[in-house]
Amino acid sequence: MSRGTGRFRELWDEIAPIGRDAGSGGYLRYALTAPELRLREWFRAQADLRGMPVSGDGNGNLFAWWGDPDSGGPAGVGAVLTGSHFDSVPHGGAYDGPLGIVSAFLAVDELRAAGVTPVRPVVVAAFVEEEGARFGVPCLGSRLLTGEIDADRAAGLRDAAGVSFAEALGQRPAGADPALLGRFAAFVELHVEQGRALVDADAPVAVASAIWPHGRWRFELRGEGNHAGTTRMADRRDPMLTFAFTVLAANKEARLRDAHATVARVAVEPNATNAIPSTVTGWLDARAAAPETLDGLVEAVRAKAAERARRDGTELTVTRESATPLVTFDGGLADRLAGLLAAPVLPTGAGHDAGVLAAHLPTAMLFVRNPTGVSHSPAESATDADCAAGVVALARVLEELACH
Ligand code: HGY
Ligand code: MN
Ligand code: MN
Repeated sequence: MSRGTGRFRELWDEIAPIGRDAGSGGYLRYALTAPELRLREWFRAQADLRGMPVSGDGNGNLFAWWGDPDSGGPAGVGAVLTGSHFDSVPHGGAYDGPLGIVSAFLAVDELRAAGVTPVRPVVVAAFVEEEGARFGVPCLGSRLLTGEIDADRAAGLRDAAGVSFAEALGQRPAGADPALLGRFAAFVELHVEQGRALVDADAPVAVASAIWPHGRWRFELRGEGNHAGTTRMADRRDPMLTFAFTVLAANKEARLRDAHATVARVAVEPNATNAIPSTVTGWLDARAAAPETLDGLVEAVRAKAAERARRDGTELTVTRESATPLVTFDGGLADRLAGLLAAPVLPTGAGHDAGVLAAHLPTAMLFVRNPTGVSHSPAESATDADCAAGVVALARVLEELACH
């Protein structure tokens, strides 16, 4: 085992057990819940070990600084930001998010061991609620920092137990922080690949070119709750029928457009075996390579659902809960890093905090090979050797950006 692989495994083993479900092997690391709070404490301890002061932004995001936190910004020397998120989807994989944070601390170690002294601060970030698995809006922390979501809307977002984001955070989120954002000259996020392109390319690391436009839409269907045994079929206004048709329509319309549509979350009231539902709420996750394709997909699904609702005598309300436009990463930066690393350049259909920050500062992503290509599942994987290669690549990128 190489020294780098050993160092990776040593640090990785410190967090691997945190939030892991013994039954599924997946992770239950919802934002600001006990497992994620433990990971945030681990983050602070790692920063302390490295003499990196940790600052917050009042939104739940953490920033560990190698260099003077007060430098940077328009008057000073811009800091180079790296990092990712700790939170997971339910029973998610080990690497989605935490790999970017562990790799960032190890990249700092690599640079220090090589005697590198950056002229810009290097900052390791842990963004809160990237998955939106608890409060429903993905990249909540980076959207707050950049002002892409209103702080009052964020404060009022509630989890399944009715706890608001503000209550979980312990304060009303501070919202946009242009002064802090202005201290950063660039952001580089390392992330496990959520696909198999690097397996096919036989390469351990890639640079990202773009993120597909994508979003989440809530389909609320209201009908008439009634008795399953005494209500004639002809007399029913059953929202479950409209919902089932909508799911099949989403599948068909996505296939027709070579796009991606998923309905994986549903809430039924009263959710009883012997009661026709009064309401069924489903969430559509839709993504496509081009904005107009995505718009066409969502409109087609909405129209099909509305047509079926008329037949079923149900009422449909569609609400967009979040949207991320097409993200094209800074082409000059991507090409520069791909040349530096001799790495392939890949688009992705997965959203990231880098996708939010890309609209505000030069931003790049590095992907680390995932042999299964599976993500948002316990089957997500990465080898220690490839993760160590990712650390070396990130260290080279940080040196390239922070030493000039
Ligand atoms: O959903 C996504 O694309 C990301 O993993 N949050
Ligand atoms: Mn994810
Ligand atoms: Mn992620």
